[in-house]
Amino acid sequence: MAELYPFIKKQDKEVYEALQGEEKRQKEGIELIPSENYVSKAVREANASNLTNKYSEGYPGKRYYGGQQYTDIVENIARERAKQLFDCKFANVQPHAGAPANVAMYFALLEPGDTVLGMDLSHGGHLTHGHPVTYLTKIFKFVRYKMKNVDTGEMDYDEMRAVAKKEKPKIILAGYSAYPRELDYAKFVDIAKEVGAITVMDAAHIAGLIAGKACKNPFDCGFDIITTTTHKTLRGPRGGMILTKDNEDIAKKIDKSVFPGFQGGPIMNTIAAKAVAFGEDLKPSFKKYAAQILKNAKAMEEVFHNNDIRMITGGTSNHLILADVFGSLGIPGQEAEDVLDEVGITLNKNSIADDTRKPMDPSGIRFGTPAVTTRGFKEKECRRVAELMIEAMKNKGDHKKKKAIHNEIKTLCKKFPIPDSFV
Ligand code: DSN
Repeated sequence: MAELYPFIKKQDKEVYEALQGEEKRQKEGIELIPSENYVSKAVREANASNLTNKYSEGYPGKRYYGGQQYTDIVENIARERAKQLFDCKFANVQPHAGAPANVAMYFALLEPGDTVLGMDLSHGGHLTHGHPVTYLTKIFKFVRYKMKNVDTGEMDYDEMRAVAKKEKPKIILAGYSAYPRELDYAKFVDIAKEVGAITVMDAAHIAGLIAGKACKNPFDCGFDIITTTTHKTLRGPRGGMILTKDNEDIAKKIDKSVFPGFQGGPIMNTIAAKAVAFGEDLKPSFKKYAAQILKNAKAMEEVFHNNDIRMITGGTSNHLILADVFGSLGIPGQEAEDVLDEVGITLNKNSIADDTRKPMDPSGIRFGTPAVTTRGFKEKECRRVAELMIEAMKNKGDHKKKKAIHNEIKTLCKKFPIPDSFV
């Protein structure tokens, strides 16, 4: 096997050693953070390519610098593939990540003081959907909707309609980072029509499931805009993107907002990596991958269910599970995260709906199957991982047991190496 990072090795020992350590961590551990994944070597090559040397402010055909023969080709490929994946007419592939994509979208569509109706963070929403700690709340007004029933995940659409009628939001925002069910997009669209709002889905978590046809496409239900990251279930480089179904006026506003409104030069090497990843996502094998993510999450749900561990919304219909480990096992989320880290399983502590504990020391853990599915795990392996997680949490003080679990995890990882390529 070719040596990793030979130039860094020669030039910068400290960084080299950290990268080697991370290589080992990723190889030998099980990644269950639902927003993480492994990209192909082709995506990594593009991300580390010569385009890192290039400035390309503007858009293909309309740039502020010369020498854009090849950047234009790459950005156009990324845009065309993105449009094909999501069945829409316009794509802006320049946002540096999901949060900047959302900020650019707000500034494209809103005036200061305008209102956005989005999902409450405590019920699964995201910081950029208007949490008071963000600067966004100094400029726009955010109002919220929640679940009606945290044990089934049913959203409170009546309350959503009532708030929309009272507050007259310009945007009704769907999407989440810790909600394990699908939304009823048609209901969002109905309510938005009643109050004249634009519908936006922040699909950062499930974009790959939409592109792989394992989850519904909000555009099919009448949504106007999708914002997303490109590095989660889409299995691309860290980055963002904004898609517009068919309204050219909105798409033009979004382009202007991303550049020059908000960002400077696009990160062209990352855009090349997005193009390569979207090429992989268009292959038939990606549909199988997306379907398997859901099957694997269901397999883990079954084990948690059989062990009487409470899951917010009762289980999962997507790639992630939010488990109330404090309520069910008496182990706080932070401690569960630490214990599982010790046995080679990485996930994150997470607040559960209406959590009485603090965000840095919450009741829950959030985990998901995109990365292990990339590794080739099927239901059998996912069931076993879920069993080992529960065993480790129940035996958190038993070092011998934890060592045995860690050894089993390492063996499983050896059997399923991280693939170089998916095509
Ligand atoms: N950090 C991402 C996640 O883990 O869900 C969202 O911002």
